[in-house]
Amino acid sequence: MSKIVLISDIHYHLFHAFSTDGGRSRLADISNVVQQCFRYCVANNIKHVAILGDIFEKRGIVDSIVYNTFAADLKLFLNAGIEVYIIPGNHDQDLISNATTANSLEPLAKLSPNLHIFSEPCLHVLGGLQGVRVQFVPYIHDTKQLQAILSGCKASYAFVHAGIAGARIQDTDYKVKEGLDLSTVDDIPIFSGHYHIPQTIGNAVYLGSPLHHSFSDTGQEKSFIELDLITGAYKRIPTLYPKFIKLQIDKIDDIYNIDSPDYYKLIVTDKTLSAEHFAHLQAHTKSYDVVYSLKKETQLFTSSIDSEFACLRKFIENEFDQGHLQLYKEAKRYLC
Ligand SMILES: [Mn+2]
Repeated sequence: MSKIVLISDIHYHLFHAFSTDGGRSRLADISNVVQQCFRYCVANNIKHVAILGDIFEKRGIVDSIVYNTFAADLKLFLNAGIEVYIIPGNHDQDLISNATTANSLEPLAKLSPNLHIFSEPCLHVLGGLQGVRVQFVPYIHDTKQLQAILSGCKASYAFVHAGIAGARIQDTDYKVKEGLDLSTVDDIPIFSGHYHIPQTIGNAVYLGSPLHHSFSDTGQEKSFIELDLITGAYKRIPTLYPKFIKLQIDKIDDIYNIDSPDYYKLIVTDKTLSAEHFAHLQAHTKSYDVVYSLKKETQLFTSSIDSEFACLRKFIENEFDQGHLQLYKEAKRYLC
């Protein structure tokens, strides 16, 4: 009973990329992952779940189908007697005021006595877990304010949605310099939402998003976390979701090696795909996009197959003052 499941950066949304039904299929991908989390809690008799911000993707306005999907998933946990703790992330907050209290989660607050929405920083003793005090902090624009809350807060843990200095935000070695300086706050375990790459910085753990949302997630393994609040031990529980996979195809028949229900971006440097290649992709991926690149190294210019030549022509016309028709003809000849 001392366990809690942590999940963050779910970003419920009607993402249009790779969806032919106005984003509903992508919304279903997201909901599926949350339902995996729910089934894990039930199977392991876990009675506490914390969602560490960015429940929604869109700030300010949330589509009703998106809102209802989240509410239905949330009710799964609440109806099973699971206590749910939520802190709003920056995506859940009002865009204009940056106020922590104006967020899209407030209307859900009265849904159940099991639901705790922390629109303001709050030191909370978790029910049934005597002595386990968690400092919940929603996204706060002002880092100094966050720093003050996490200094001398007398909590066992901090659950936050924050930018932390030293975090990686893209798949390079670059680390952000701005954000919370961990050396200035209490030396307690911090679990955070916000940045989507799962990672650890000192005593802070970024959960990361629980599924791939775009090609910026390519190559990352996503999960939610199970934390033992008494011992402090935690483990990542991998999730299942369609992956965003980027592949460069230098030999055209390598297309036939592709076989998984994922979203593919194929950068084709060899020659154009045949009808058979397309048929294979149709049957052996969840969805795909093909980009033809004229140069292997620099990708001088690219075009999507959907509007291949229209895009290419527009690009060339916009980018080159003179001789663009000749360049377009050469490019078209190369692509064909
Ligand atoms: Mn996020």
